[in-house]
Amino acid sequence: MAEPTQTNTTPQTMPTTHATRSQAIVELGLEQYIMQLEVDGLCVVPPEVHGVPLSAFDDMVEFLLAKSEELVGCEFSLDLGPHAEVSFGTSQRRSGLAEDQSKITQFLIQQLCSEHRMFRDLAINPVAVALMRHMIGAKATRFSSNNSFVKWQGDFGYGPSLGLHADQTAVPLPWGRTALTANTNWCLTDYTFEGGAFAYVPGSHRYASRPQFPMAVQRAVPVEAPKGSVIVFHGATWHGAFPRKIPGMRISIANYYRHLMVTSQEEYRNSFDRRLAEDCDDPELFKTLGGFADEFPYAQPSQPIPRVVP
Ligand SMILES: O=C(O)CCC(=O)C(=O)O
Ligand SMILES: [Fe+2]
Repeated sequence: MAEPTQTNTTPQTMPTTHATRSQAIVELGLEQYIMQLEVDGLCVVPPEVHGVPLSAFDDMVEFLLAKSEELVGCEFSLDLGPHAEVSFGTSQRRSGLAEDQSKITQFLIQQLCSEHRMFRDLAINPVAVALMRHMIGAKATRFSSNNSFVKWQGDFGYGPSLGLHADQTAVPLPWGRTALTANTNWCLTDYTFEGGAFAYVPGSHRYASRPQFPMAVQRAVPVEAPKGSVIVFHGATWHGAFPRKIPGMRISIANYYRHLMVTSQEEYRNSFDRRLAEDCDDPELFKTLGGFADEFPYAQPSQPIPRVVP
């Protein structure tokens, strides 16, 4: 592996395996964020560091409100949420959400990278990708899914558990320190406690286990952050969300990444339109993270077979 170029700026406490991944971290000035990820399992990166202009978030909100209207069938606005009563009208179980469908005040808009270039550019934002690669591994990081969480007022939210979970839950224990998945939640609206902020347990990634209750709820704190911030967290970090108790909407984009040995939530390799992959800020990076040229899984024999020499 390559030697770090600026060893003198690498904190003494960083393990060698991570120090070898730090060139992008150093170049982008992200040392304080990787220290926070190390300690808390989460950090919040502001717009002046990730470089996405606030106007881009306005465009995303506009797009997602229009998409919500198209999907749900009524107008949505940031001040009011849906302008009509809405219902899921299905008994399909949705993990982490209320059994009583009438208490659910959120849904996901999925497969965002197929929807618009601005979402593809967000998924390959250099700061987000550097932090993901720091936790998961520079060569092993892939996309897992790109979803918008669309929420409005509702006292229940995820219920008394706050929906606390670790994203890499499906991977068997024991977990090591390398993240098997890691996540970015881009705040498209302000995150406040009353407004349904992200909830997490600081340092919980170091338990390297799924949440333990009721301890997890007792230790959960809100991540309050202004619109335009990106919340970055390790796949072992216990997190969920507080209910939104005030009128209006909370909109986020969860760009979720995985180690290449972990199954993807969204299917990219066989389904993703390659012309769209070419239409973004860095097509090579998008194709790498999409795993388009990965060796596995193969769909036909991939290894050479010896033949009898005539
Ligand atoms: O904001 C939320 O409701 C939770 C987000 C979450 O669990 C995730 O992005 O993995
Ligand atoms: Fe999650």
